[in-house]
Amino acid sequence: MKQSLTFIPTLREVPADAEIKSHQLLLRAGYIRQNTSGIYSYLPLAQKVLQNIQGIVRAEMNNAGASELFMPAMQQSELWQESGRWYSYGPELMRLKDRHGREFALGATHEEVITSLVRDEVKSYKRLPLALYQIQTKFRDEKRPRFGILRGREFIMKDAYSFHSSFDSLDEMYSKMFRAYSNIFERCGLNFRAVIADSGAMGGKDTHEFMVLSDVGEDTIAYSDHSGYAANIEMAPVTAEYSRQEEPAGELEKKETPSQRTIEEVAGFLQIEKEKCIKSLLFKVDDRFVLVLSRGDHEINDIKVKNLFGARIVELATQEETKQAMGCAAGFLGPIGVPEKIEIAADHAVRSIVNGVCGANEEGLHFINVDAERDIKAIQYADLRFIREGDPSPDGEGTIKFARGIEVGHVFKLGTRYSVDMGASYLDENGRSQPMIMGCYGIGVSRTLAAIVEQFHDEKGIVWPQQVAPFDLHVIPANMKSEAQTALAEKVYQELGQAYEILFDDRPERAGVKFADSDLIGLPLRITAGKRADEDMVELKVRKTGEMMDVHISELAETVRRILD
Ligand code: 9G3
Repeated sequence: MKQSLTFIPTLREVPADAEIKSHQLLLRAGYIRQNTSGIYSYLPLAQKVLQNIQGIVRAEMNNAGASELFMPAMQQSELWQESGRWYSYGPELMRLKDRHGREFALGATHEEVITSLVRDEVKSYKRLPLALYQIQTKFRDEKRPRFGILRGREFIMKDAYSFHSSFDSLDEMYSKMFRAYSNIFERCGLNFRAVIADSGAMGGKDTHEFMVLSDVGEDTIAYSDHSGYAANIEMAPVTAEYSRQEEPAGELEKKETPSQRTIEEVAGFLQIEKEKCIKSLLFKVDDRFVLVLSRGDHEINDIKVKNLFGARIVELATQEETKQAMGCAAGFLGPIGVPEKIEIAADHAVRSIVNGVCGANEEGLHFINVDAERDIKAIQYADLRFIREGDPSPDGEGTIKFARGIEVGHVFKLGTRYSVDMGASYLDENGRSQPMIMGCYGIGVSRTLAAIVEQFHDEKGIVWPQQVAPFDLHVIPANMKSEAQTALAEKVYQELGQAYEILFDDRPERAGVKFADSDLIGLPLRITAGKRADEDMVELKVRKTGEMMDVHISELAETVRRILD
């Protein structure tokens, strides 16, 4: 491709509102342009990378036995009403009306559509298992789109769905997809981890997220320093044991703690360590209030609270709700003397507290000498805290460390969550009607492109892994006015053009500009026809290592093959 013909608007300066490297570089190197918040155009170079990533995804999906189809982005609201998600999703689900006033969702995902498609066509167990996938633009009206195409409101997803007549069959497909995902991210050159995740609103039990390790990742991964264990911090179980503090339990007593609200303030004021404080937060769990306790130095994990109660909504009560339900403001809440209707749940660590401190449910007052076993009634203990670095790894091997990750894939065992609601059933071998058992498997294709740039760049620009690079070679005549250089460059272009994808920089720009753009765009190999063109010598530059070498054109094909293959 001649560069003067294509569309690669490189920028010198770093766009102000681009905070992370991938966002900055994709803008500067002319790969993307923002249309409006969270909505981007993929320019020719990005389109080529997307095609390459999708090629890898398709190869692995097909190899896993899935068939590619293409579903509509406009989804009639009736389908989402059948699954109930028309009501459970808020402003994130883009909705629109057609000319007849009928309501539609813009596809944020396709469980409803695929389930309605399969239920109408598949009636017998003989037609299962069935695995289908598509690669399509998804619409999710994110509250805070940011980081360029890492978190956009329109993005490209590969979403696959599988249908089974047994959980064994689902497990088999899940393993196939798990391996396919590992292959995909390996072939993209990424450093990733498959982490145990929380299935969230999707229901079902097993689920894994594929995380690309990166400091700009929004997710925190808890991983063992001694084994392959890795989990999203949201659901990483805490297996730490706590022993009851060996000391004589003092008499429960109220203490004046004027305007001492936070754990730090109370611990400082009463000269007591945080491990002896009981943090009490009032949560709204679906339609009821629950007082949740943790040790003062731990953080309550709201996902674990949600899973404990099997709730759909878990959020902190507002100040007014707290005052109304507990009779005092947050900061003085405690598990002693709690109104009947309010349930109490505590993390295991609270149980071993002796001579501890908690709010007295009265403004300006705290209890001291709290003995959890003795003083806290009607309480259920569970694993409700976030795991911390240094905690024992749940698999019993080593201790936990944290890393940040970008979620690029997510696989779920859905079970019958959609097939029951939407009547997707089949007749089993005994002629009995059974709900289909489903799995679903997503990859953020456009997010993967950005994640690759996050992992593969240097101070000069992008450094594409060869498997996904938009072109294999960048051929550059240093000076377009030199007959020798342009002729030699053309010769390289013709000769290597059969075996490789070549971007030929035929722009009438200074050599320095061309080289800077070449480093920015990030193709794996640069071939320059420069000063030694009249000796039929070209200069090779390996983008990844910066290695330079002069090569005679007669050895060029062999040298390129050796470097690239
Ligand atoms: C929505 C909106 C946002 C959403 C969803 C639905 C996330 C939603 C979860 C999934 C599950 C799997 C198939 C491919 C793999 C992931 N955000 N999820 O369902 F309406 Cl606005 O998408 N779907």
